Amino acid sequence: MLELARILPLDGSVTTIVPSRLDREIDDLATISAHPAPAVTRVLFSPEDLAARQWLTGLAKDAGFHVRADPAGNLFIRWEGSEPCLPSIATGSHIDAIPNAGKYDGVVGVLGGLEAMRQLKEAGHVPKRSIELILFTAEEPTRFGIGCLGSRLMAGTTSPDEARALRDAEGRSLDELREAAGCRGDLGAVKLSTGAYQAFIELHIEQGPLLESEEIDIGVVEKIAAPSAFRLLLKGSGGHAGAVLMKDRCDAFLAAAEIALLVEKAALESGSPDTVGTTGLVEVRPGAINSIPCDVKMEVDFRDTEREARDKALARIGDGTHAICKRRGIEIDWQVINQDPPALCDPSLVALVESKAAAAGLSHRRMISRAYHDSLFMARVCPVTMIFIPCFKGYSHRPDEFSSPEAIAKGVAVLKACLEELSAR
Ligand code: HGY
Ligand code: MN
Ligand code: MN
Repeated sequence: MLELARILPLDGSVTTIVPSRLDREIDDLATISAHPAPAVTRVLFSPEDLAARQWLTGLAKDAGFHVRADPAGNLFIRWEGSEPCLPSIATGSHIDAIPNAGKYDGVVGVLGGLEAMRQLKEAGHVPKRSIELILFTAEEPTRFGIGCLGSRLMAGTTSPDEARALRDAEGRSLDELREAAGCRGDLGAVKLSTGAYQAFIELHIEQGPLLESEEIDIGVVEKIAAPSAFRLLLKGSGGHAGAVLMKDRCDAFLAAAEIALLVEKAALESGSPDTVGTTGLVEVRPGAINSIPCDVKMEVDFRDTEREARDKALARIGDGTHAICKRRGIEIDWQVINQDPPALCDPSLVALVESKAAAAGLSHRRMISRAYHDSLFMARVCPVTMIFIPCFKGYSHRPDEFSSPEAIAKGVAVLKACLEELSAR
């Protein structure tokens, strides 16, 4: 029984909008979560992630598409074209979600991509080039501390050995978790050759306020910002909170606090308005109120659209961090998690998205993606661009993340038109 969404306009008349197939599927997927609605939590290879993958596989097979997984758990939902030897056209995104996230980040690109393929099939389109919808493994860094693990392995920017060395918070390895998830085969087989795809277009919510504030339907991404992340392990001397005088302390948390403020200062004073720095994770040991923090693990996310501005600010943080730790008598282990260049999108794909948006009578503008996406790494395999749609106040990575059915439908329509044209060439 379809639950009918009722919108009561100001004049009191009742307008009943029947949720689309896609709206319902977005709502259904959101229920597969480790946390209750409206939050969504779906960490790589968690029971929720495996259940969501199985659910999606069922949808894809019901639509008559073929589904396969690579050894890293990237899923490929394939619509075979009449000339299957030609490089395919690809779209896709992710369905893993950080703790306490929303239900649209990544999901719009996966379910919206499936919807675009189904609509083309139902309209009788016969693709010359095959079309593949890719569900990327671990776009979010939650499980192993690094984002885009699946697309990094596909692009070869992370080697199988580097991936095998990763451990989650419980000390489990990628091999252990992927095998438990039924992903067989050597990780070396994940890497794609350059040109494996003719093009890759990712549909995604903007995760920023620009499109909504300018009342623009479609964002066409020209560049994806340069993300970096590092982990600091700080070791002090600990001790009794009552017995050790302040002058005798080496408090690891206070060093971390100074460093976190330095991260903020370096971002604010970088000279670039696009530099952003976040200390998103801090663990304090032993974690007792009457024990001076002895060991701190902190993880910092630091980005800019320009690599040079980012790296200059990072160097300032590095120098300052070592000075803080020297002054406070703290041992430090600085571990780079990732330090990636930005990606430029393909101008001909950017122009194609613009032309399809215009043909659909939709307003559109070129823009930069401040969030990273699997497109950042697919850009090393083939030409890419992204289609952004507005989201409520730019909110993302929070339960009140929202994009309207109308906005999503516009994004799907543009993606569908692009897939139709590209798969016919
Ligand atoms: O953090 C990011 O930019 C992405 O949403 N995972
Ligand atoms: Mn995200
Ligand atoms: Mn995302």
